Amino acid sequence: MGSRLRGNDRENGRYRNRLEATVEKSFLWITLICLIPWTTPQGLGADVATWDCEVFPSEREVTFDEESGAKVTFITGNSGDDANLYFHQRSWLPDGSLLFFFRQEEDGPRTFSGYLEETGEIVRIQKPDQSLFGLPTAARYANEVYVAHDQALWAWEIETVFEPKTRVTVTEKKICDIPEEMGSLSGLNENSDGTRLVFGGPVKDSTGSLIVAADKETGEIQEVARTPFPAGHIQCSWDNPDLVMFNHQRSWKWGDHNRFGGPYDHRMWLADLSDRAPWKLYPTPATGELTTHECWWVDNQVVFCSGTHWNQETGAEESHVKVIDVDTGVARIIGAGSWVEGVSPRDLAKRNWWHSSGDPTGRFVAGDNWHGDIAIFSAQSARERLLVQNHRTYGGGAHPHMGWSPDGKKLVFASNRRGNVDVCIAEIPVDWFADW
Ligand SMILES: [Ca+2]
Repeated sequence: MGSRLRGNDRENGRYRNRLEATVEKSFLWITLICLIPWTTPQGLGADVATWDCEVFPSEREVTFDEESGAKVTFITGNSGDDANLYFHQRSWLPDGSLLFFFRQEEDGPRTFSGYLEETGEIVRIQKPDQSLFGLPTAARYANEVYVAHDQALWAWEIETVFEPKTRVTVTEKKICDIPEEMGSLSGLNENSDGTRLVFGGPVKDSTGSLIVAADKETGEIQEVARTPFPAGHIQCSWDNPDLVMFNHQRSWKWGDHNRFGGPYDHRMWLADLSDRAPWKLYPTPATGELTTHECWWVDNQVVFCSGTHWNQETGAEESHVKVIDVDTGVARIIGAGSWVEGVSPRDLAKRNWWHSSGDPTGRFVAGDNWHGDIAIFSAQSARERLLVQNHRTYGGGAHPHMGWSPDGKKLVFASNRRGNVDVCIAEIPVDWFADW
């Protein structure tokens, strides 16, 4: 129960950083090169700031999974609880050169950081005086990442050179202000053609949420949806530039289930930029059904975790990885969960799935479970293979929250194996592509 609540807190959590303590002791601090007034052609007043990032030595350690043989690289080796980006956010720059994550520095702040594939070096991306919030996400097409700070959204362009020594430069451009009525940020995503950022948050002094789309060039904001309930997990379709999915956030009593009845009868919603009111995706029957952790996938499909069996007293539950075609409304199981009455929740959780995300090439879908296992399901054969196992202890620790690299060959996930949370990259074994 507790771990679930922690997981949910992370989803909604603000990554506010405690930077003051370490500013004094850092001698290689970020150099603010310039801060010049800048105005878009459309007249949006903004500043462009450019800074060099502090670069830390590589901490990476290459291991291999005991069962699958998959290469697993621990990219952090410190004692703090590091964290990869949430599973439906984009962790890598489009060219794969840098992976974003949050690094818990030793006795210091939690900072928005990057891992350089080329050298293994770790880069503190953010400036020392910044307090980011919401969920950053890398861009789809440009070497940029989108972040929120100071009640505004920003694009950070990343430029890296390795000679004569590694130098990573961030150039910041303001996208838009966050509407005043939005109390906080509960989602940030880029649409499929890279023209807009979609974000949302609770409306102040209400129980509802507002979801909007901002034009990346002009900063102009359009309303996507206004909901009477808290909306979260805001994500843009990978195919339709106007289509957005979000969920109905409920206060968690026992997961995202409807088993206790009440008004929460549906999790996944869709909305677009037309006048159409938000509509339901995969309505949950009134008898209750687990429906959770949805993520867009290729061909206007959504993967999610869902099951119809549970034991309210023990907490045991069934959870398949399902795929739903948004255009036809047809859902199917791609990664089977399991249900046997009387099996302990711990044992049953070994064969059921809690987060799911599909690879950008459409070959595979990944599912994680409460034991820190990650299974890979083939879109072609529905064949299941266990990529990594035991990166979490049932009952506690960070969930893997795996996310895919742009080329669909690697996954980033959180591991608790070393007694604290580290960020890992697992590579799909080459022969799995030949026989998927
Ligand atoms: Ca760590």
